[in-house]
Amino acid sequence: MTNFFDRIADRSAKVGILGLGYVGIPLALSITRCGLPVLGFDVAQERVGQLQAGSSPIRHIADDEIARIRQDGFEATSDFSRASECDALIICVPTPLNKYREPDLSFVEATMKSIAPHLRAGQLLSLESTTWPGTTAEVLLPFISRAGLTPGEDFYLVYSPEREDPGNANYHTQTIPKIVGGHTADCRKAGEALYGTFIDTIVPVTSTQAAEMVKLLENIHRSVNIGLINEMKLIAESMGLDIFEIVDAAKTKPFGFTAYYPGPGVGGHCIPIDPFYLTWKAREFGLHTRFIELAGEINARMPQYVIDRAIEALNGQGKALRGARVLALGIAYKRNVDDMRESPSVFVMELLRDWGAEIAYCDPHVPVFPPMREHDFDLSSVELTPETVASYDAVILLTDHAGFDYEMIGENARLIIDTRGRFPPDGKRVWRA
Ligand code: SAJ
Repeated sequence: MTNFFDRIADRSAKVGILGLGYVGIPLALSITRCGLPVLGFDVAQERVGQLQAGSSPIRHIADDEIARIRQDGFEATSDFSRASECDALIICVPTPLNKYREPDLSFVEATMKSIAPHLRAGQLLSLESTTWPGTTAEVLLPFISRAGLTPGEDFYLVYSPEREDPGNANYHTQTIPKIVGGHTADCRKAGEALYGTFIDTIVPVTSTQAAEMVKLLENIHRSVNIGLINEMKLIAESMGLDIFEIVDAAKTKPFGFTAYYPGPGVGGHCIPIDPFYLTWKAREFGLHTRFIELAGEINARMPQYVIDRAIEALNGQGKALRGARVLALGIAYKRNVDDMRESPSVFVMELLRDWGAEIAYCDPHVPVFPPMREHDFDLSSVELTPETVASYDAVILLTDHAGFDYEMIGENARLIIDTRGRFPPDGKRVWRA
């Protein structure tokens, strides 16, 4: 099957990208840029239409970047039968949790069902979605086998975890090292050839399962360390210590310490979700991931801790949370992004509403509270002026966007509940949470 390598080398190989979101679109940009023709697939007709019209469906990628790759031959379609046109197919669809907090591979399986009739000899298929170790071999391979194809003989099967970090100013697709694991050694070599055309550093590992595990380790590492620092925050607060001072001092140690900071909880499409992909699979081996689950529990409890501190702080001013006018600052899941997925700020807002507070929010990245599957607020971002800040009984800093005027807020707010260590605590007007 040398023709795959030849077609990669002479840039005649067509690359199909299945799932045109925050992972698929940057891939399309990078692969087109290195001269390989790209055909993007998505089930969302509106998204396909936007891309075909040369506009970007995701905020951190500008329209003119899409217009440029359209001129360079990028095409978007929802006709999955065209998968047969592609020499390589890369799956970048969501892998969320279901309502029982178990892995939901329905998007991956639906994609495989759509392309299976159109797979052919000589193709490479790579899964990038974060998932449990074994997914490529146990979920994807049966579709390929049923199509009469055998990875390592007439087909290449690869797992290569996405490492996109939307909005990261320091790293982008080309400069983020890429893990590649193959169902066989030849599969891995084909994956290295494909990804090596547009990514500077390829990191081969011995199997698809190893590659799947690498990604989970990366994000479980974060979840567990955030859980640790959130627990350390509770201990430090009880002792009257400023956890942010403690972390900043600890990180002066030039080795053996990585700084993580406490917050109101853990949001995003990765960190709250990925650990439970391993938890679920580990049970099959009779193992309980207690440490991982405990970190998740600590992180999930942080919104309630914020409420407890808000009640204490308002009480200190002779006020109840019920009926208090409260302004939430920052509702995206992390600073300087507009993404709301699993945002802990929303959980805090819901608890505030449950306690009878009057809620408003300000987030320069989220002008209007977006429709969300499980959350509903009919709110728009309020303008931050000295008058508006002073009009609230409490201001709660939840996501510390760079765009906030912290000096003005510090001068005008009647009460600040600070979950991000931006204001020096005094236990009267400024409380840490
Ligand atoms: N958070 C804390 N304290 C911290 C770090 C994060 O409370 O010290 C919170 C954030 O506020 C946010 C959540 O955790 O609510 C997740 O933050 P994150 O910095 O981990 O950002 P994510 O969710 O965008 O994670 C992604 C991951 N990238 C991929 O999976 C490809 C992760 O591996 C990256 O390390 C991370 O981006 C990053 O470094 O930006």
